[in-house]
Amino acid sequence: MTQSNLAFKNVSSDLDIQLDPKDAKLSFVHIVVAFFAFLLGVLGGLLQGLARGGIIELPSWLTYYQILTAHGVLLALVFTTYIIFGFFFAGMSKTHGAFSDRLRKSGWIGFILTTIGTAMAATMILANEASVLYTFYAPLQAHYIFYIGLTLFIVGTWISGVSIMIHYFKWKKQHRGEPTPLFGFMATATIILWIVAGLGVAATVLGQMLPWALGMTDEINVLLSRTLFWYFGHPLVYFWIMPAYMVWYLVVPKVIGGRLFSGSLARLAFVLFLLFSIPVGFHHQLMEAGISEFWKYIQTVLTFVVVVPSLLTAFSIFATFEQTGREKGGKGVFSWLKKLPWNDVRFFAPFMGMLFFIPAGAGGLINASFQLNAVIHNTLWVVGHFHLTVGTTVVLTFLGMAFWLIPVVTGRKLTKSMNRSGMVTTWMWSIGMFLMSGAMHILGLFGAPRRTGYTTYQDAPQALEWFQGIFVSHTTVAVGGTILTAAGILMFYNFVYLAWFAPKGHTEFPMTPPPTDTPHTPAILENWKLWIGIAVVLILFAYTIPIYDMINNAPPGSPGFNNIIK
Ligand code: HAS
Ligand code: CU
Repeated sequence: MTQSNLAFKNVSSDLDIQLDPKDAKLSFVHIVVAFFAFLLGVLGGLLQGLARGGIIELPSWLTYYQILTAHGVLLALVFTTYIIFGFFFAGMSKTHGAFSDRLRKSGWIGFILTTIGTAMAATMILANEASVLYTFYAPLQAHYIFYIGLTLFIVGTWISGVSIMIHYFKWKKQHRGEPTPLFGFMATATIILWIVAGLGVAATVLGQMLPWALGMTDEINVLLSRTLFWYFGHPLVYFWIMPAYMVWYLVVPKVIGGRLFSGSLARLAFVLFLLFSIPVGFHHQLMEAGISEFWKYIQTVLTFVVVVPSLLTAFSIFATFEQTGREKGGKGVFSWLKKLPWNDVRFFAPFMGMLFFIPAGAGGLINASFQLNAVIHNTLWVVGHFHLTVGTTVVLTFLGMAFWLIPVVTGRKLTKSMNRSGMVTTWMWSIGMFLMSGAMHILGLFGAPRRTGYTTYQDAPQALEWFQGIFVSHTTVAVGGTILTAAGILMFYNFVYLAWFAPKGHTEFPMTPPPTDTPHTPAILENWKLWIGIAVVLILFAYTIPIYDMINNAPPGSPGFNNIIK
């Protein structure tokens, strides 16, 4: 045995710990909420696609913007957050040992608070008192209960997040001098990002929106609230993608029978995400007046820096694939690809997510380029972009994960027929999204706006064209959306089967063994104080002067608009 293999054996011994049943239960309740939100969100998407394309007319008691808000909130915020925490609780228990009773209890408290918050916000959306879309931009104003719900949601996730972090740091303390398990390292980076980013949304919700919705203030500084929102909103998209990357780095290598290419590179990517995901929110506000071009420029440069860790990820994962394919006897430039397990949904679903992320990421670079942003901003292109990124890359990765995570936490078997059903779901999701997102991108280039219900703009010729193309019209969007809904319903069936009906038995929790370079991981990568310190400096640099300006030279405030969209 070589030296590095010996060292690797020492580090890996902790991986044999079984998942504690109490931790499995905490993970499971998160997954259950996630999939109910998923089903409702997907059904909302269908109605919206059909209504927007002029194919159906909504009844008078249901508005387009109400459904749009429910769809965005349920899928982008609720589904993602719950499945991420379900994954984190299970993965931490697997890689760092069972949670202590105290920490598990605080995990439950976090879950309950988050769920109360979700229920409050959802009730207000259903009552048409919060049709403010998932970005809840001022001056659209929601009922104050919606904002209280949002606050509880965020605070609940912080409590859960801190429980996970304490579990990680306890391990670190007990194993001084050893590199921490990659799972905990990556989960901790994601949670720190989430907490620091959440400060922005907490500031605008508690400091601006709640007093305004309660009538304590008449007007709101819209520019400031949007800026605080995007201070949170961009890291939010990394809060979604980082756990998906964790599946790619830690789960997929094991599923394909290989090993992660490099642990140090993976850690470096996550540190870079922590440093550069936050001071970049202005790339969502490039077309906005009131922010000087200098600060937009600075944040655009930082945006291009935060692309680097995604490129490192692309390299790492591709290298893992090639290494594994060749170890299994694959030859030639690309024929090793044949050695990958194409019929295994645990690999295939995340793989399709990766494939979609190539054009999705390229679209992101286009968005971040100032002049090109002027072409696509506020058009359907952006909606196409985020249905590829979060709606395909992240969702397909999480759906693929569900096929092993659910049976692991319920003590059941991933059966062959479920695997087949998962393959069908993945294909349907991919085809539906290809049609829908493709059409959205092109419609956006033709000028079709986002955030609008069905309209032909008084039969303006340009607007009528958006309804006429065979592959690029609102009809294509609706057709893609219908296929997606069918995929979503099938996925819900998969979830119900795996959660309650699959035969009892053992399912593997696929976790890659520590990469061979683990003993040589540079210690500095574990220096959290340093990284948090640099992240704070970058945030202060990118935001202090613009925010100071927004407050001191505030634009006229705006009253709330809360009934124009009813
Ligand atoms: Fe974005 C708007 C820029 C990534 C989500 N984005 C949005 C919105 C959402 C969103 C939700 O600069 C809309 C918000 C709203 O409602 O207004 N985005 C970027 C950039 C990136 C990016 C530069 N976005 C994401 C991710 C998201 C997401 C990730 C969710 C998960 N985005 C923007 C901008 C806007 C925007 C502007 C505002 C637009 C406007 O005007 O409103 C980058 O991080 C992307 C980097 C990624 C890559 C791809 C790397 C490829 C990989 C796959 C490897 C494949 C393998 C398989 C290994 C460069 C990692 C290979 C195997 C084979 C066999 C081939
Ligand atoms: Cu962004």
